[in-house]
Amino acid sequence: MAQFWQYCSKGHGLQGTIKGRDLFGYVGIEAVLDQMRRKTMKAGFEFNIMVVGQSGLGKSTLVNTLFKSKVSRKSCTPNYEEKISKTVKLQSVSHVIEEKGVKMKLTVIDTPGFGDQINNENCWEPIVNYVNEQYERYLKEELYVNRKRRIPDTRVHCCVYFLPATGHWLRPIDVEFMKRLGKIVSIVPVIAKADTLTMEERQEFKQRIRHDLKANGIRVYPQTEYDEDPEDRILNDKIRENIPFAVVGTDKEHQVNGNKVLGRKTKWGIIEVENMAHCEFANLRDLLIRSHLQDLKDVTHNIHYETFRVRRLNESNLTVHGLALCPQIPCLLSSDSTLTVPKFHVNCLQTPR
Ligand SMILES: Nc1nc2c(ncn2[C@@H]2O[C@H](COP(=O)(O)OP(=O)(O)OP(=O)(O)O)[C@@H](O)[C@H]2O)c(=O)[nH]1
Ligand SMILES: [Mg+2]
Repeated sequence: MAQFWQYCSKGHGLQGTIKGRDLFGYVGIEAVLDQMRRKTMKAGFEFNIMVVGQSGLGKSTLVNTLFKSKVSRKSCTPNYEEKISKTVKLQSVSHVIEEKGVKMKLTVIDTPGFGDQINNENCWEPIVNYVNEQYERYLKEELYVNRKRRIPDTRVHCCVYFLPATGHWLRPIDVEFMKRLGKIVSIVPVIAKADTLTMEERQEFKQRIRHDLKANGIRVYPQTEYDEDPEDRILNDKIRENIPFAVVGTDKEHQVNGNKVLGRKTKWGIIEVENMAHCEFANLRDLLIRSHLQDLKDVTHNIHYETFRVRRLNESNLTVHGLALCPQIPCLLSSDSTLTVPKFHVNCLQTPR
């Protein structure tokens, strides 16, 4: 040992190293970013969008536009051509998009449009039920003793709500629908078939809609109260000033200046769907898939799902049929073999990370 310290005091080896800047000056926490990046790249993302609105507003067309637009063009089968007909049931379309080694499973849930029935009362029920069923499914998975390391996430991360380009005001049916949906999911309203409005009409209509949304207490994404910092606020304010996006959809490609573009051909020209001077489809796509994807997922998990989870578990005498709960939580096994979680233990059921 004495020999060792003699060696160190002469400036050799360990002592020199410990006193040096290499070890204490550089801790290396930044490496955590690389680790997170690698892990995320391996695991990939799941992102689920739902389209909702009156029948014939172009929901299914917009789903196709999204999958054919630049964001996913690489991942689509080249001759992917599908005739769009009236949507009669809830159906999801998924594509795995891969960019620079990062994979994302993008699922769009297409819903049948409402407004065809004479009585449209409660037309929001199938949609609201679907959203809640996905939360319920996730909750059940969370409650298993041997839960999966990664719970399949079918929860709706964003609902794109289609408004008809009437140029007037929000219709009572849209107010009612969005009021209900806004409480359980992040809504992004859009003006459908915006090619039917002039630029001035679009701006006036947008202003009226924003006014109506506020007046009716409808909460649309991104909500001011979830802005994380001033930087976030500036970015989100720009989006809020621009909402609802005026979109145009198509699944047809045309030649413009030698390039293939997605567009709607009319007698007087081509409306290019991805051209920001023509419509705001690109703004919508960028918000959903580029700039706010993780935030939408966080809001879904931390706000909407959390509200559902607490409500669901707090329901008096919650009974979880056929489920085994975490051993730390004392459950009451009743005579009919159903499990009851005592109310005060409800908040200790945490989501695995
Ligand atoms: N002018 C115009 N027409 C559009 C646009 N998007 C779709 N359409 C047309 O509108 C019609 C209905 O489109 P769909 O995509 O089937 O509408 P939907 O909302 O899915 O209808 P449902 O399935 O009944 O709810 C089709 O003829 C489309 O070509 C658009 O942006 N502008
Ligand atoms: Mg449809």
